[in-house]
Amino acid sequence: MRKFEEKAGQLYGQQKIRGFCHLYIGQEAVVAGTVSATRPTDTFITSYRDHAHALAKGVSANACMAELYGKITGCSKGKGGSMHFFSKEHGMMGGHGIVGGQIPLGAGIAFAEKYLGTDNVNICFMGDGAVRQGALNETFNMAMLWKLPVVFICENNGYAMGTSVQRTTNMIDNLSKSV
Ligand SMILES: Cc1ncc(C[n+]2csc(CCOP(=O)(O)OP(=O)(O)O)c2C)c(N)n1
Ligand SMILES: [Mg+2]
Repeated sequence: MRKFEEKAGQLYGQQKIRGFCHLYIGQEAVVAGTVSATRPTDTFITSYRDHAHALAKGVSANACMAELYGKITGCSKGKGGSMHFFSKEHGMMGGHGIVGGQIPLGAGIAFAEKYLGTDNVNICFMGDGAVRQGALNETFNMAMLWKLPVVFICENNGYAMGTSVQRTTNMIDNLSKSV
């Protein structure tokens, strides 16, 4: 994951990769720990900072790099780019650019798993910035009410992009305790 991100950063600097390119350097342990504690049939869904999640689910580095280059051989056929890595086959359910957009989708995937009678779990990653998205409250309530097989993981890196947690929330303690 680190090697991929370092290379992606270098290529982005050289303008070989177009559009956005959000790196995961420093956060790899979250995904590494999660993938070792879950099964291949469990699914991942996350925000736009998604390269490591796809790699961890087994999407090849070639398919990920091709996606950054916008090539047809990319994991989203070159149509998604950095923020939209998908591979249903590997249980990688995206790559989402709307902050918090993946939260109800993760619960929806979990609902489907329960409805279909599998014992698969959806792992729904989000940044600290997404915790202040309204969809989170509604989703948490439904997930608990229906006992959905979904695990929400908040990747609190202290910043919602460039804005510090201190400037965007009144309850810093609550951020880690409630998620
Ligand atoms: C609904 C919505 N509002 C605003 C934005 C603009 N935006 C892009 S990234 C970002 C901050 C997200 O921070 P966080 O979830 O902590 O993710 P991080 O970049 O720290 O991984 C914002 C507000 C967006 N993409 N979607
Ligand atoms: Mg953040």
